[in-house]
Amino acid sequence: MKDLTAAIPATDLRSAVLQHLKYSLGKDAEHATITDWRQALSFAIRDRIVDPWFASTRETYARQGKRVFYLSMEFLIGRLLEDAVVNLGLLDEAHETFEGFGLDVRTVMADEPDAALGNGGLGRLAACFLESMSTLGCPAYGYGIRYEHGLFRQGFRDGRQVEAPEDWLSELHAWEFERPEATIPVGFGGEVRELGGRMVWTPDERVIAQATDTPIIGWHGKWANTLRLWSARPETVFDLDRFNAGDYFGAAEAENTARTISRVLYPDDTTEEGKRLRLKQEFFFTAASLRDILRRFDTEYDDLSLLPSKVAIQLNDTHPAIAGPELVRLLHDERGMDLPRAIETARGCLGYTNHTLLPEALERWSEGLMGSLLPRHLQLIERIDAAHAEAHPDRRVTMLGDGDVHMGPLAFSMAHKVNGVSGLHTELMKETVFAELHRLHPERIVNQTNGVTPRRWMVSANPRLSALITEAIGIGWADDLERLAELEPMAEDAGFLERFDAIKRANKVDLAGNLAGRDLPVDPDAMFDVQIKRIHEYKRQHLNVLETIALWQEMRDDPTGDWTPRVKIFGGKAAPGYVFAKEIIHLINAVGDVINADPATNHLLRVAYPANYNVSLAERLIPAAELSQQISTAGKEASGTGNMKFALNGALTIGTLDGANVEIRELVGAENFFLFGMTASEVVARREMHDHARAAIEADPRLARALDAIRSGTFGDRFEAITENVSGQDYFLVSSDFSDYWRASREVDAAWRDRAAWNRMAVLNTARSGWFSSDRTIRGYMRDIWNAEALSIG
Ligand code: 26Y
Repeated sequence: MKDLTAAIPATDLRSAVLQHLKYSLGKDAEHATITDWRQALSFAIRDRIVDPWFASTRETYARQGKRVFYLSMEFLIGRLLEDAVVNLGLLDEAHETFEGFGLDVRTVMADEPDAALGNGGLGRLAACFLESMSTLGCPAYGYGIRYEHGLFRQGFRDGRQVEAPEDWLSELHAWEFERPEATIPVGFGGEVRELGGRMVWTPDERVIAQATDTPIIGWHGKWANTLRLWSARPETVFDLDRFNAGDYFGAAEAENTARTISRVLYPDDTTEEGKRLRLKQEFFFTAASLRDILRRFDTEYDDLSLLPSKVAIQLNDTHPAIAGPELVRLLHDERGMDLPRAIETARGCLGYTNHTLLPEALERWSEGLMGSLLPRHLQLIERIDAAHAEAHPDRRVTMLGDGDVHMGPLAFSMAHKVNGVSGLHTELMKETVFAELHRLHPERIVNQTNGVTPRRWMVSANPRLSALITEAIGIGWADDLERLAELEPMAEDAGFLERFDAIKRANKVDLAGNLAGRDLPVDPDAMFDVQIKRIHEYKRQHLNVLETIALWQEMRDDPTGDWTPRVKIFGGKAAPGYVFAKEIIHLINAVGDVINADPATNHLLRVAYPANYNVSLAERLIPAAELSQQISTAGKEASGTGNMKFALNGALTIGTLDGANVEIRELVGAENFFLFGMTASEVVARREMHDHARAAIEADPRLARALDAIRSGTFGDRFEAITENVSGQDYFLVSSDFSDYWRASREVDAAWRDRAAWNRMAVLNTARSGWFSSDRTIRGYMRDIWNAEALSIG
C-alpha cells in the first residue's frame, strides 16, 4: 500500500507546540504550567523524529545489512528533550518560539525528569553508544528493562544518605511508543523432559514481556534507532474467581508477582530473595530480546546459518550473559539445530564487554538457584562447559565450580569477541580474571576504549565553549571530534585564552547560582575542584577528604599565607547496602560542615556536596570544572568516562595511572596532566608489604594529623570504620598514596595561579581529547566485533 502518511505537511514549531498543548494535553496557553509547555514541546519534537525513524527502518530492511542489538540492564539516559532538540538542529527555533511565549526554553527543557535506568558508568556508556550508533547510521536496537522506578533519589539527613524511590513515570513520558502487539512470553522454573528425541522445557511460571519503544535520534536528525524496553505483566491480569470468592488480595497476586520483575532497578544483591529477582530480571529481558531478534530475522531470512552474518548481539557485561545458553536452547531445542552448530552459531552472534575486574562484581549464581529458575539452561551450561573441556583438555577453568555458575567465563566462552574498556583494563583482563581463557583463545580479547558523545557533553552541556570552538575552527567538529586538534595553535593565542577563561568563568557563575539555590554558597573566583562518580572505596573519595582536612589544617596554621582558594565539589550516590561508602558520604558532609563554618578559612576552602547527583547535574558541573579528580587505586577503575568529559570541557586532571586516565595523559601530554600514585603493579606489590599503611602514616605528619583530627571528634562522629581501615589493612592504598597526592595537589595550586599557563593547558586538554568521542568507540566495535556497516540516508 502507498504510504499515506508520507505527505503530511510539516508545521512550524510554534504551531506544533500550540496544537499539542491544546489537542494532546487539553490545556490552554493561559493556564499551562512549565510542565505542560515542556510536554507540548516534547510531542512537537517527537513528531519530527518519527519520519527519520521510519526512514531508517526502511533503509535497514532494504539494505539487508547486519543489525546490532545492544543488550544492557542499564540505560542511564537522563533527559531526552534537549538531546533531541539539539540533534535536530532546532535549538534556535525552539528558543525563539518560547521567547514568543514569554518563556526560556532552557528552563522548559530542564523541567524534564531524568530517565535514570542505570547506576553509573556502564549505563551511561550504553546511552552514549545509542546516540553514537544513531549518529553513525549503524542499524541498532538497544534492549533493556523499563523499570518503573529507576535509581533512587538521594537526600542527606544529618549528613547521611537517605534513599527515596525515584518516580520518573509518575507523569506522562512523551518519548515512548507502547507496543501492545509486541508481547513475548517468558518462562521460569518447571521441568525438562525428553520428547521424541528433543528436550522440552515446560516452565511452571510465565510472565509476559511487553515492549515500549523510544526512538533515539542521531546528530543532524538523519538517523534514528530504537531503544526497546520490556515491562513485565502477568499472563492473566486478574483472577476473577478468587475476587468473587472475596479474596481481593489473592485476586491480584499473579499480577504483583509478575510486575515485580520490572518494578525497580537492581534489587539489593545481598539477600537470597534479591538475588533470585535479579536473575529473573536478567533472564526476562534477555529471553524477550532474543525472541524478538529471531522473530525479526525470520521475517527476512529462512536460513539460520545466516544468523551470525545478519545479527550482532552485544552483552553489556555479564548481566545478559544467559543469552549464550538461551540462544543455544532456541536454536537446538526449538529449531532442531545440532548442539555443536547451535553453540557455534550463537558464538558467531555474541560479543561480551567486561566493565570491571572487582571480584564482588563478577556474577556467580548457585547451581541450586539456576537449576530451579532455569533448569534447561543449567543443563546446557553443563554441555557448553563439557564441549569446551573436550576441545581444550588441558584447560584449568570452568564455567561451573564450587557449586556456582560463573557468568564471566560463560560469557567469554560463548562470545566470539570479548572486550575491555580501556587499554590498561584490557591488558589486566588478559593477565588476571581471564588469563587462562586468554591462553586458550588468544585472538578473542580486544580493546575498545570507551568514549562519550560530544553532542550531549559539549554541544548541549557547554553551549558557550561550543560556540567558541565553532568560531575558531568552523562547524563539523561535533561530527568528527578529532578536528578539535585544530584548536592547538590557539593555545598560544592570548586573546583566545582569555575568551576560553571567560567562558569557564561564566559556567562557574552559573553553577555557583545553582549551588547557592541548594544552600551551598561558593565563590566563582576559587578553583572548582570536582569529584563526581559513584561513591566507592576504590574511587577513593576518602583520599580526597583526607587531603581536604590536611589542607584546612595548614590554612588554619597560616591563614594569611599565599593559598590557592578552592571549592571541593563532590557528587555521587552509594549503593543502599554499602555501609562503608555511606560512611564516606557522612564524612564528606561532616568535614564540609566544619570547614564551611570556619571563618578563618572559609574564604579559602569550601566543600560543596549537592545531593542526588545525576546526569543532568553532571551536565552543569562538568563545564564549570577546572580540576577533575580521577584518583582511583590503580588497576581498579576499568576506564572511567567522566574523566573524558572533563578533559573535553577543558578541565585538567589530577589522577592515577588507572583506566582511561592512562590514555588521556598520553594524548593530552604528561605536562598537561597532574599524575600521582602507584602503578597497578606497584599497588599489588605494596599490598604484600607488612603494615604498609602504618608506615605511610608515620612517614607523613600531615596524614597523621588529619587522621587524628577525625579520631578526636573534630567532625562530630569519629568515623572509626574509616580511620581503622586506612591505618590498618588499607586495601585501596589510601594512606600509601597520600603523600604523592598531596604533592600533586600543591602543584595544581601553583599551576592554577598562573592563569595564562593554566588556560593554555586547559585548551590543550580540549584540543587533544577528540579521540574520546563515542563515535570512535562505536566505529571500533563495528569494525573489530560486529563486522557491521554504517548505512546512511538522505
Ligand atoms: C553484578 C552487579 C551487582 C553489577 C552491577 C553493575 C556489577 C557491575 C555493575 C556496573 C559496573 C560499571 O558501571 N562499571 C563501569 O563501567 C564504565 C563503562 O565501561 C567504566 O568506565 C567504569 O570504569 C566501570 O566502573
